[in-house]
Amino acid sequence: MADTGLILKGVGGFYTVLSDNGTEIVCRARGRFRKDGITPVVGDRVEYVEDGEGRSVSKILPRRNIFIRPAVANLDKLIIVASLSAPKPDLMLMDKLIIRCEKHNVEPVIVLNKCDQADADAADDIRAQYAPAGYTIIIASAAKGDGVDAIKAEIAGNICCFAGQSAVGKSSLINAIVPELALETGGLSRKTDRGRHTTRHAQLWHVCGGAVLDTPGFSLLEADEMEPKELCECYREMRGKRIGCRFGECLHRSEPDCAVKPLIGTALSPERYERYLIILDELIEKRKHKYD
Ligand SMILES: Nc1nc2c(ncn2[C@@H]2O[C@H](COP(=O)(O)OP(=O)(O)OP(=O)(O)O)[C@@H](O)[C@H]2O)c(=O)[nH]1
Ligand SMILES: [Mg+2]
Ligand SMILES: [Zn+2]
Repeated sequence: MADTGLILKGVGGFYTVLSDNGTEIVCRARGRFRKDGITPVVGDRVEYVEDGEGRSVSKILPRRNIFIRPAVANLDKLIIVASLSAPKPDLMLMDKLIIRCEKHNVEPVIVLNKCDQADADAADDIRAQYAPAGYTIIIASAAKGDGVDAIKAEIAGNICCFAGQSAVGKSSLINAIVPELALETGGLSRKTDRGRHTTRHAQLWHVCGGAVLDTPGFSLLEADEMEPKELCECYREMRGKRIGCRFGECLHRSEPDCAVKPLIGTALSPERYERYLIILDELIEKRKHKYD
């Protein structure tokens, strides 16, 4: 009978699998996967078997979700890190990451790092923008240890990916959570003087009763495209509200008798809504050129 486990790492056709009894083992992939065009990725739950030549992954269990960049499956949470000092928070990126989460059933957790370098009220504006959606917001400092326990509690029992701009402190936070990992840090400065990014191939670390994946600043968790009318359903503040709009395909822009527009300023932050309109335009533009 096959045993099951979680893929933590895959390099050169060998996979490190965390078996369900808690030990880490190395498996080969069977040739069959290549023929089917399916490649095991980190986060995959797999069956593996023991044969004459050692252990090999024999089956990939059904995926809850899958992302390409970085290649990771079965994400439970995305820890979206922004900085309260430098670099300045990119809330457009934050919204786009949240949209990916909502589309693929991943729980976003917002971490505002570097609070040691910020005024006490530095997080107020961001809090106000995301509070109506109800997302968890953790104020943290990798340098001083603030928020570390709260992040650990989010990781327990979950597969989590850290994402966000370069140099916001993703690797530093993971190091603060698990000092033994000693991930490379340095953000932008390292990138410019060595001409490449400091965070390399995708690897899940089995920590705090869950698993974490560090990503370099440029990954956007890219997946598939979406229909413009799907976009508002990726905003918890707008989800399901269309039923109250006059038009069944209302995009909540300038249509008459829209049920969403009256929510702006109360249940929907004006800033989040402004960025929604920009992202919506980008989607519509992209679709226009799709068949050029
Ligand atoms: N003061 C302060 N500095 C921090 C904190 N967290 C990280 N830094 C510093 O910010 C810089 C970038 O940190 P990294 O952890 O490398 O950032 P990153 O998000 O992993 O960056 P990429 O891997 O490039 O995406 C480093 O110089 C860290 O020492 C913090 O909480 N407070
Ligand atoms: Mg990093
Ligand atoms: Zn509407």
